[in-house]
Amino acid sequence: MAVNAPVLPGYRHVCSGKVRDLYAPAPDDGTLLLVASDRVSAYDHLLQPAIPDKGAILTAMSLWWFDQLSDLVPNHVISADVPDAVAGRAVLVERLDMLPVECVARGYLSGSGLADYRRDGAICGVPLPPGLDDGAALPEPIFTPATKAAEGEHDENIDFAHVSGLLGVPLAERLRELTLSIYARAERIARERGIIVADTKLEFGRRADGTVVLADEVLTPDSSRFWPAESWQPGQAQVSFDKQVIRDWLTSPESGWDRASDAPPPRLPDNVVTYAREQYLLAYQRLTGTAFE
Ligand code: Q0N
Repeated sequence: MAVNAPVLPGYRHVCSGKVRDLYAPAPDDGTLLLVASDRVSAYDHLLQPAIPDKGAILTAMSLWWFDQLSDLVPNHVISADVPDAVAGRAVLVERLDMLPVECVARGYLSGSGLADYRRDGAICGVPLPPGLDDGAALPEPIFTPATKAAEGEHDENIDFAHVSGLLGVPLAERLRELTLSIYARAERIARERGIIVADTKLEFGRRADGTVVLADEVLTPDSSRFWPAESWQPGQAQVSFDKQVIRDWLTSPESGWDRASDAPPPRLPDNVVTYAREQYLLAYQRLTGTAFE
């Protein structure tokens, strides 16, 4: 993935994902700096230009969620006191031994869960009743883990037995229990504020003493499906809280882009960028009840 992670004096760049960059202080002191960029992706493509303030909005949202969840699980955040160049969009975190499983909770049918359900009548080995529509609420939220794929690949859904084989039964059970209790808390909070959290992907790590700790960024529109509650309508693809305007423009005749082609998508026009930014701000405000900044 071609990205442009900033040079940060006093840190070395460790790695970058599509939209985030990871740094380690030099010399190493057991912490890491997790930086959220303003980059945005859709249909598996990184888009140009960036969305101003996206990284800061998602960082603030993630910090707010860590606070909402702090009685359920410890988290990796040490401080939001970070270099000026990344102020507001980075957190200093504890370096953990990361567990090699994407811990996904789903309360609604969408994405790879919908595809698996239509093929198998189950997701990750969890059987579901017949007749569920695209976007339907599941009878109860389920744990649908996935293996972390290499950059550019898609994560592969796995069943609970596979997680147990990788990590042992007690740790697999702990991850399932934490993932479902975090989702239940977040889903309730968001629903009270008019946002459906259809699903969410969590990452956990362990401290040297074995404590399981919530890591990465949590419950942002990049790690979760957020749907506006007022337009939820099972039986069709749901409106995405943040990316709908981007997807609609990319697939409209105005963009001139053929999604099925190998061509990179065209540059987003200013009005689409402005609207997308507003959606991130609105999601933050709906959730937290306070204006961003
Ligand atoms: C870690 N990733 C995957 C940045 C984010 N607390 C931690 N300790 C050790 N390692 C990690 C964390 C965290 N969080 C997490 N990689 C390392 C997500 N990356 C992808 C690239 O951008």
